[in-house]
Amino acid sequence: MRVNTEGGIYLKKDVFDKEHFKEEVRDHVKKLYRKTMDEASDQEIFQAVSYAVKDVVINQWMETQHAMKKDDPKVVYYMSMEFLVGRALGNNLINLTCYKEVAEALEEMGLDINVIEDQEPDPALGNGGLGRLAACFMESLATLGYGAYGCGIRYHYGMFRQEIIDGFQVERPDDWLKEGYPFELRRPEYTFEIKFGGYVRAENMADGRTKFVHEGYQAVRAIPYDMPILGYNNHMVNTLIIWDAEPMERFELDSFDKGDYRKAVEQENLARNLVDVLYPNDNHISGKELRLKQQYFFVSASVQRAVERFKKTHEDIHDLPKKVAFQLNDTHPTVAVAELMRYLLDEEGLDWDDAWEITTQVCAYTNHTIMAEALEKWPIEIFSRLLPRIYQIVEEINRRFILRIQEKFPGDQGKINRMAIVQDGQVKMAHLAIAAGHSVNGVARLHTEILKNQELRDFYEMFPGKFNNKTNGITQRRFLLHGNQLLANWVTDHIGPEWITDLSKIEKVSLFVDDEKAQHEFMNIKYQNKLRLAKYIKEHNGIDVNPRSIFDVQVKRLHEYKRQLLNILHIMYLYNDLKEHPEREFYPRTFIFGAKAAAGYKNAKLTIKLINSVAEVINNDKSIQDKIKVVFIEDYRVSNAEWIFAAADVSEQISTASKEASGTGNMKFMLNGAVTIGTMDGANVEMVEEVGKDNMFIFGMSSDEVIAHERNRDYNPMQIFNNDQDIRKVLMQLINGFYSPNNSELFRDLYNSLLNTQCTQYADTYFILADFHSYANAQKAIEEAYRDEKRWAKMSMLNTAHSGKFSSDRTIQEYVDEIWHLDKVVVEQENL
Ligand code: NBG
Repeated sequence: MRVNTEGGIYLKKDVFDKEHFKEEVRDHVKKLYRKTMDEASDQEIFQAVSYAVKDVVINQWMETQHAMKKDDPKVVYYMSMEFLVGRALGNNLINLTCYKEVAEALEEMGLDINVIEDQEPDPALGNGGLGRLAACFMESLATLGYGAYGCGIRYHYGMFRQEIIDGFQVERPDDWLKEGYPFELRRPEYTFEIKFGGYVRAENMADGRTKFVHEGYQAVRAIPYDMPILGYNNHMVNTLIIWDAEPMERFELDSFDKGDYRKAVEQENLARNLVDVLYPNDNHISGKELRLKQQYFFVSASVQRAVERFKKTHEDIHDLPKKVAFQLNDTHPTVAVAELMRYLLDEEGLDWDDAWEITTQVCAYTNHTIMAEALEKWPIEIFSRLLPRIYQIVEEINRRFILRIQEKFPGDQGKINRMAIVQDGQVKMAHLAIAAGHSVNGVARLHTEILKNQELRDFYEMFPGKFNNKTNGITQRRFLLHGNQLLANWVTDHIGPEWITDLSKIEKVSLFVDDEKAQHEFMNIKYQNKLRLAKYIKEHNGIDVNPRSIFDVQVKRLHEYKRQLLNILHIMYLYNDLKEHPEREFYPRTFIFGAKAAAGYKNAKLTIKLINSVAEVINNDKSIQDKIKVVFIEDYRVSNAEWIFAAADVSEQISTASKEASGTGNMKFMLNGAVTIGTMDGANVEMVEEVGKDNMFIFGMSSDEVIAHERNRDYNPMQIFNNDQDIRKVLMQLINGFYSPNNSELFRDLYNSLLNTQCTQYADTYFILADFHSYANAQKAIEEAYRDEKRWAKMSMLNTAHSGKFSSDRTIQEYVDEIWHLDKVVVEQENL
């Protein structure tokens, strides 16, 4: 093996040694599989290439560790139940700045890098936006040079793989670890014991203090696997720690339980089930006991690892907030607050006030939703039975918190009822997170305002200084540099490469928006990307789509508030119109959907079936001459998302105003030059501000209007139905078998969700009918704009040019400056 001198085996002073890389790939194929290149399968070659890349990564990882030891910077632990990291190989090559070189090397070996990348499973350790945001944040932290640990769970089965059978979603297990995953490292030396159940015994100590002893519990071992998170071109490699569960060894059982066979088996089962699956709910909480166990499991392990890492090099535990920040990604890891208190009280022997002071300085909380069904509450019965000591601590936090409320708002019992942490037989996790964190942030300006003025108003009145906004962002390295290489190269050719690490620089693209040659090139790249997607659709769906048609795309989780139903009802309306007026001019459109629905979410799953049923009818109707095509892309996930964003002309961001906290797909489309049709919701509001209302198609009610209707209960969809024959016709088609000839009742529940005549004020909770015409008009305006090629090219380019704000680099810098106060790390290339 050639000895590397500067920072990596193939990257000598950042110059890639192609021949040596090829040698390494061959060598890994041989060592791993006892095969030659000719004998190896694509999967085996993927593994070998990944191990060759990992060799380089490991060196930089060690360099980073050295730098961290030397500089002792403050670091953040980003605690999240979900990290939707997506495939690592391509992204690692991009961030090592040797993607092209590796592609060439592989080509010289007769291999196609796309085929090799395609062998990697998408580690889908997340549901949707919340998990993907965590992954983008990790990448930005490394790129900006901040020390960070992601803390999560090594689910053995990630987000289910979606198959569409007869138009219905079928969930298949995602066995992503089955071939072995090259980009992880098992670290058994950092194992911790996690305890569940049992009881707490109070012991009086000689010094008058009380010691709390936890007994009769079940325990599992938490074993960390480290995944490298590479910064872009800076030799920084941070760590995503995902915890796996294993049973205790028999001899490790409490002496009291030795020989207790039943207990041993129970503990084994506990470990086996604990990290089996990711709950497939987005913006919805299942409230299952196992979920609380998962939360405490990874949080307890992460808190222990963080504190012990700190203690290795620091004497005084009071200095913890100077070196460590915990960010709680939604309420899911909020039990960290009580776990840190437990550690400080029971293991470090601190008194309550000191422990509380440290805990509040360390912890900060991000809220990601106002959807009521996503706000976590645990029945006291479950919580106290599972986590007896933690529950005692939560009760004490609650007792003291209520005293503070009384102090601040004397005599206001309503406030106490609304704000208490333990109330109505439940433990309210958001209240705990706000009471204990020094910072509470929303994820887009509108969302933060709604939190302050509506959802969390009482808390805002009590702690105005804690509330702040951090508008979400995305990493341009994955969603442009990797996902859309044609456009990335074009941008770099025109304005230089600075945008890769400073997206605000992409503004300079606006210098070219009136240049016809540039317009032509820009739109031709879009066309190439549409061809690539059309080919994917042909291969996966068997549908021919016209790459010259408008690609109108809605990809995201399926949820009623996101209103895929509005989109498909509008397509049904267009189809009716086209049938009635065949002479009317109509610019061909391809409507593309991609979405997973939570396995137990009936209306969401029915909407998928409706989309596929409508597709079936329209795509096969020769009379409309392919003017409309409807495509549902199976198993929407990070890897195919990159291609979809690159190919979109129109981005559908049509949630009921006030419901989408931010959205991040909206930003990925914008970066790739798609034009948005959207409501004034989430981050759309800030996107309009950046790109101007002439370059976005805004429609529908405002969040204030929606909130007013909700409050006054004065919205009556039946009235719209009665007075509008277009809408009536479309809705009747849901129940007259037009799209379901074998079962006219199939879509009854969707019809009812819009028009339940028994109790009008509860129908159409998401204001679909109210926004219908305004949406249809915006769609018409899009068609007109698209016909004017120059106008559209300019709009598209302006969207890319004004997406600079929406980089996760910007978001992370704000978290660093205003919440975490981290120090930068500079990784020097060392001789390892
Ligand atoms: C989601 C919101 C999105 C937001 C992401 C990331 C949850 C609970 N919330 O609007 O619905 O973009 O979080 O902040 O999944």
